[in-house]
Amino acid sequence: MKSLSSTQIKQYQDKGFVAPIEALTQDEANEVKNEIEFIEKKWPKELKGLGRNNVHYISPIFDKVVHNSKILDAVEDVIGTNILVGGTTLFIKDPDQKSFVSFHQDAKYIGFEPHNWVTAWLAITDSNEEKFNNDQGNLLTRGQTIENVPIEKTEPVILKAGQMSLHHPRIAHGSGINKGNKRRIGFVIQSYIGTNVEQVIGKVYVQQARGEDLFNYHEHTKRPVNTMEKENIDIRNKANEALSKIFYSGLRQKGKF
Ligand SMILES: O=C(O)CCC(=O)C(=O)O
Repeated sequence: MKSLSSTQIKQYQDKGFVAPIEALTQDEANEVKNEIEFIEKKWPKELKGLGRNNVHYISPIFDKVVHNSKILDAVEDVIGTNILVGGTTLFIKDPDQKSFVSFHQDAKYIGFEPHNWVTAWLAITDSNEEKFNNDQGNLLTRGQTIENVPIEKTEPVILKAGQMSLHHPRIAHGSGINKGNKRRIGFVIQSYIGTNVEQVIGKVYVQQARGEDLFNYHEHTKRPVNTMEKENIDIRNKANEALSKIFYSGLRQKGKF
């Protein structure tokens, strides 16, 4: 194993997630937070709606995170040496918003097969225990909700800024409204996929994170050098349009993401 202990591997195998894993330093997490605030201030529409996806294509700070060797060592322990970045999503909950994420399984709507992939949820700010609640503010695209999950059998994942969890495609998970007074920011690599993984619903753009891609199922993209360069925005837009088709496949009406 490159990074995870046998206890952590067992936790992943038994429970479908492993946390906390030390990924970024406090300074590195702050650098990401500052980059979010910089983009929000300079280009207020960019990180809204569909734009919260695939920000690693338009920002070298996010790009550095998805290629971070500590993160990749842990991912390699779960899915093997040949790793692609299949996409990223920002899950931001401001204290005055009613956003939440209903219980769901990623595998149900993401379209990556076989399930040799893992999602890395990276805390950019501290993420504390919250109450679950049913409301209009679901951050998921199409309300892909598992009903009647027994809350008493769920486990909270509490992360400090810079820590991450890894979760399996079939684990049921969700999160409640932010009842604290600070912004809660999760940057989610959704997901790291083995090179043997196909996209069975639509198209996905990828970056090589580690190893070799002998399958060549997906279109590989370049990495950004500066924030918000035109060429990279075009790649991000193409990737997000393709993602939107996957999320809303089979539905007549689109939601807000
Ligand atoms: O950030 C959240 O609250 C949920 C994220 C999520 O559903 C995921 O990472 O798959």
